[in-house]
Formats: sequence, structure tokens, C-alpha cells
Amino acid sequence: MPRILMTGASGEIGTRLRQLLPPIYPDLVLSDVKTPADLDASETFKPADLADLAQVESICEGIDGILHFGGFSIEGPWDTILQSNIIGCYNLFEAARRKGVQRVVFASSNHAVGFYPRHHRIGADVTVRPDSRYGVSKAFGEAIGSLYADKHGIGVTCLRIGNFGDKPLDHRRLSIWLKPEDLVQLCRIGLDHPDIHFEILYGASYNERAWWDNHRAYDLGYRPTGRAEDFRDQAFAGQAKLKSDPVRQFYQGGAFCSLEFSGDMSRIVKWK
Ligand code: 15L
Repeated sequence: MPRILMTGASGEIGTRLRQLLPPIYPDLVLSDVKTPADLDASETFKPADLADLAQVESICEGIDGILHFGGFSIEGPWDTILQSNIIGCYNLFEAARRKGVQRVVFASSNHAVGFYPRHHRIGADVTVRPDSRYGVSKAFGEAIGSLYADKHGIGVTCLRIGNFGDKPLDHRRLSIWLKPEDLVQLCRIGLDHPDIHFEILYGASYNERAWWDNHRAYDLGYRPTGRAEDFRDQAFAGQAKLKSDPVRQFYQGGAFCSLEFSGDMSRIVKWK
């Protein structure tokens, strides 16, 4: 029975996965810098600050596979992103190498490629176009994952997660929604599929308005059960409440693109 470590156990995704993963991976070790408020006596929790390599090494002891959901999950000040997502991500892969961990699933994000326009359908092999310091940290995580796969033989899967939740809430999310159970499928592929060396997959359900070519995930057996279009009316109602914002509405990364924006849209669009 593999022993799986999940970082970010107190975050939004981690909190949901704590309910969904135990039947599949009963030997689950949870970690976060903050103890989950509703921690159950049946759960194993080890606190760690990702920015401290010794602490990360200690939680990787005896671990077969890691689900790395830890770190800062939105745009933030440079020092926060640096400590949590850049140093933290390096520490995670380096600790995994030192402790002989076989597999790592890294929670990347659509914000690594957020400056692609919405009309541009992209695969997982495009040049990154981060839309924020947060997006840069996710591109860094993908790069370090690639290094540790090639140089040290860790099987690494980076999931460019779209919008995780029970349903899509607006137009953008009709294209990028990820149902929690579908994320579990992608985690299982990353932890268990025999062919994993280094993969970048999109974390999206079956969305007819998708901007992403996710065929590699399907080749690896992914069969999403969420269909964004089933929530179309609610998503349109949510959209109607949003204020108009040309930058947000044009790019895949949405509000992450318009935040602090002082660029020239006409030049970004031409860049392919
Ligand atoms: C992310 O990467 C964030 O972690 C999440 O909070 C959402 O903003 C999501 O992307 C999104 O793009 O909707």
C-alpha cells in the first residue's frame, strides 16, 4: 500500500481531497503550515513550512508519492511567492529526491499560460505565458519538475489546474472548470500510471468550451465526469453580475491578467 503525502492539506483543494482520497489511498499523510481546523483523529497530520528544507525532508520520510498542493494559491507580493512557491517548490523536489520518493504530482495552474487569448486553443507543449508572479512560480515548478524527472528519475506530473469547484460560476469557468472527482482521477494517473516520466496535463473536466487540448490526459486514461455545460444557465447568470473588463475578458487567465496591468494589448495578441 503506497504511503502518500499531500501538502496544502488546509487549503481549498486539500480540504476537499481529504474527503475523497482516503478510500483510494488509506495511508495518507497530510501536511500544511497550518493545522486543518476540523482534523479528525483518524487522519495523520505533520506540520511543515515549505520554505524550510529540513522540515520538508522530515515529512517526506517513508513516502512513496507526493501530491503537492501546498504554497500560496493566488497572486501575492514577491516575497510571499518566493518563499512559498519558489523556495518551497525547490525544497519539495529536493526533499523528495533525498528521501527516494518515486512520484510527485505538482499542482501547477492555468496561470502559467494565462496570457494566451481565449480564442487561442493551446496544448500542454506551448511556451509558458505567465500572467502574474504566481503564474511565474507555477512555470518554475513545472521546470523544476522536469529537471528532477530527467536528472533524478522521479515520475512527475504537473496539473495545470483550471478552476476547481462544485460548478462553473461564469463564462470563463465554463471553459476551465475542474470537478473535484476529476482532479482525483488526474492525481491517480500521476501517482499510479506506469508510463509517467514527466507530464503536463490540464486540470479541466469535460468542458465543451475548453481552450486546452488535453489529449495526453485522455491517452493516459482520464475520463472526466464533470460537464460544464450542464451548469450553463447558472454560469451565465453569474457572468451577468460581473463588471466589464477588456483585459480580464480577453485572456485565459482572467482577473490575474488585468491585475496591475500596464501593458499594450495589441502587442500581446500578435505574439503567438
Ligand atoms: C488558480 O490557480 C487559483 O489557485 C485559484 O484560486 C483560481 O484563481 C484559479 O486559478 C482560476 O484561475 O480560476
